Order: sequence, then C-alpha cells, then structure tokens
Amino acid sequence: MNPHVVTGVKGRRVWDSRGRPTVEVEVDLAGGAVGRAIAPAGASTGSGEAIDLRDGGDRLGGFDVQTALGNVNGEIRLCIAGMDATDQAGIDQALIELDGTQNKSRLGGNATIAASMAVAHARAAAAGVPLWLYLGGEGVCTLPLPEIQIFGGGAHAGARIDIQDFMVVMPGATSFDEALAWTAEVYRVAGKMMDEAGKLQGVADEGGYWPAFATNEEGLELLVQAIERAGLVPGEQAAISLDIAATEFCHDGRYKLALEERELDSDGLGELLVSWVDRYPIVSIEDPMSEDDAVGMRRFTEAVGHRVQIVGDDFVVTNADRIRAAANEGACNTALIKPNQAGTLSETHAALTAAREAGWGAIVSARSGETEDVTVAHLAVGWGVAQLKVGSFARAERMAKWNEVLRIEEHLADRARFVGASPFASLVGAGTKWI
Ligand code: 2PG
Ligand code: MG
Repeated sequence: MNPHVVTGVKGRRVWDSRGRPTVEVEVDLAGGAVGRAIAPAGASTGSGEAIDLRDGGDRLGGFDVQTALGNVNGEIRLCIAGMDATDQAGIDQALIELDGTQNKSRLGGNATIAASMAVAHARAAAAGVPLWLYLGGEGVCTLPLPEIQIFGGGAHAGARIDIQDFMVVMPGATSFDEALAWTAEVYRVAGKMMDEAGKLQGVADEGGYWPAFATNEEGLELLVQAIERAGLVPGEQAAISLDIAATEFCHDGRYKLALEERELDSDGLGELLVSWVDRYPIVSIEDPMSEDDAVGMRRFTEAVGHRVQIVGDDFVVTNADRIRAAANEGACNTALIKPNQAGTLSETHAALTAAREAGWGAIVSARSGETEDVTVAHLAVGWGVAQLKVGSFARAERMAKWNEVLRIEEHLADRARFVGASPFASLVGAGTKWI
C-alpha cells in the first residue's frame, strides 16, 4: 500500500496563548508517519479572512470550537482519508469544495487550515525531513529577517494606544542569530526604560510591552532611544516597522486616534504617517489605512511606497485575487502571508505567488492568538520568504518560532544566507544608511 495514503484524521481541542480553545488536527499516514498542526487566531481580523468558526453562546465566552472539531472528525476525515498526502493541492482543493463557501464559513477556516497543515507535516515526516526542508528542497538556504514587536497596542492591548505593533527589524545583522540577539537587547532596554518612566503596564497579547504612552508618537521616540541605548545605530543596524492596523480605529471613513482625542480623514492619517517616515527610521508600515479605504491605500502607496515597505494585511487577507487587484491599483507593495486567513496551505502559497508575480515583497506572519505550533517558521524558510513576523520577544508561543529558525540556521551552517537589508533594497531615501 502507498505509505502516503491518509489513514487517520483526528481533531482535538487544545488551548491558545489567550487561554481560548482552538483546533488541533493530527493526520496519520499508512506508512506510520504522523503530522500535527494547530490553528492560530487573530484579534484584529480582516473581514475578508477565512472564518474562524466558534460555537457562540455563553460557555468559554462563545469561543469553543466543538462545531469545527465535529467537522474535522466527521466530514473532513471522510473527505481526505484515502487521499495521497503528497498531493497537497488535491487535498486542499477537496477541502475547498467540501466547504463550498467563499470564506470557509461552513467547515471553519480553523478546521481546514489545521487539517491542511497537518497533512503537510505528515508528508514531511514520511520523507523523514522537517517541513521547511520538504517544502524547499536541498537548495533552501535563506533565513528571513525577523520583524519583532517591542510595544503592543490596538486590539492587543485593550486599545490603550491606537497603533497596534511597534516593531524592530535588524537589517544590519549578519545572521538570524545576531538579529535575535540585537533584538533581545532592544527589548530588554526598552522594558527597563518604560519601567523607570512608570509607563510599563505589563505585556500585551503578543508579548510586547503594554505601554502607558501619552501619544502614539511617544512609542517611536522611545523605540529610537532603546535602539541607541542597546548600542545599535538606528537606521543603520536597526530600524522601525509599524503595524497601524487602521481598520480597528476607522469608523465611517474617519480615523479616530482615541489616545490623542483626534479624528482624521484618510489624507490626514496619511500625512501624519508620512511625517513619521520623515522623522524616524521607519522601513515598513502595515495596514496604514482601513481595509475599506482602497483610495487612501493607493494614495499613501503613491506618496511613500518608494521609501517604505507598505504591507497589506486586513487589506489583502492572504488572498491571491485581492493581492492582484491591489497591485493593479497600486495599493501596497508587500503582502502579509497568514495561512489561517486563507484557510488552506495551497491558497496561502497562491497568495505568496501572486505577491511575487506582482513584484511585491512578502512577510510570513503568525497571529496574536498562538500556540507552540511552529509551522509558520517552516513556511518562511521552506518557501524562501524574506521576512517573518511572529510577535514579540517574550512568551513561549512566540519564542518557539524564533528558536525554530535558529535551529534551521544552525542546520544550514555555512550554506545559511541571512537576508539582512535585502527586503528594503529597492526603497530609496528613507533616511536609512543601507538604502
Ligand atoms: C496582525 C496580527 C499580528 P492579529 O495584525 O498583523 O500582529 O494580529 O493576529 O490579531 O490579526
Ligand atoms: Mg496586521
């Protein structure tokens, strides 16, 4: 018998970093190989994402996943049992057809992505190699630039500050290991500075500091100081990356910065962000405008897309068609790639391909609700994606991913190629030394 035939599919309820239920799927193959994967969950979600199917009601805050698990252990098991796990595209297509909706709302994107990723892990296990090596083959050698959160805000910190992610990247580092060590220092120093200033209120959803800033810009100032006090040169060794997650504070076309008691229109928000790009070493801005504000996104990209990476998250939701449409309109120049937004691995890869064909950059990303599952680290390396975003530099669900890439870098040894500043190579005039 073909050892790659799926013989077992089991869904179980496990728990994520917010203490909420989530879906784990285990797939058995005839030859004895087993693959396992867990669905993550977002907090600031785009309306076009695959649906994270929850039971509703009062129990567990309505977050239980018994319906999704029932789908895994029922229909999904019946559908993919007997299929060949080496045919990921065929299995994913079967899941898409079985679901039959545009957004996986019937089976649940959480059920389908966990099943799809578990299949991939099972076939890699059958080949006796880790997933990254299975996906990329022996030629794989690229280690991504980590994008690491220092302060958390928005939906990840009770909307205490409006901007969601204040992150750092280390384009001046020469290895993934060095990028992490530099980030560790910035994270430590920033925490100390916040504590001394009486501005530290614990950690947010993704492990970044939960700040008590008076303005959003204070986060940028503190970040630059922390980079300097960590002994790094801002704009040369280290730079800033922001996820504005603007959908979260956009109401009826107006952007409400609650912290500063200011309300801006699309142009006003654009001008504010451009003024930050002018004054701080920012290389990347994600979701600068709301998911509905295509005009704002296009105008902002037109204004500074040559100076900073403009990342679509809610705006393109890891969807190949949306990425193509955005690219045609000149909105964004980089796609955030989150497997659970798509709902299957094949659709995730199709989104990545669409981004590459459009000449865009790409960032593989985890979600704010995470677990010990490290699939995204394997996807970033295996698919040769130049950037990886998994939250901050604390909490095991984040560190598990960073540590996994370290192991891969060690395995690759002399063959390892850290991307460094190359994701920003085409940007000009951002006031940073390497571009
Ligand atoms: C994002 C992610 C990760 P969430 O907006 O990019 O920071 O958050 O998973 O809540 O969508
Ligand atoms: Mg985002």
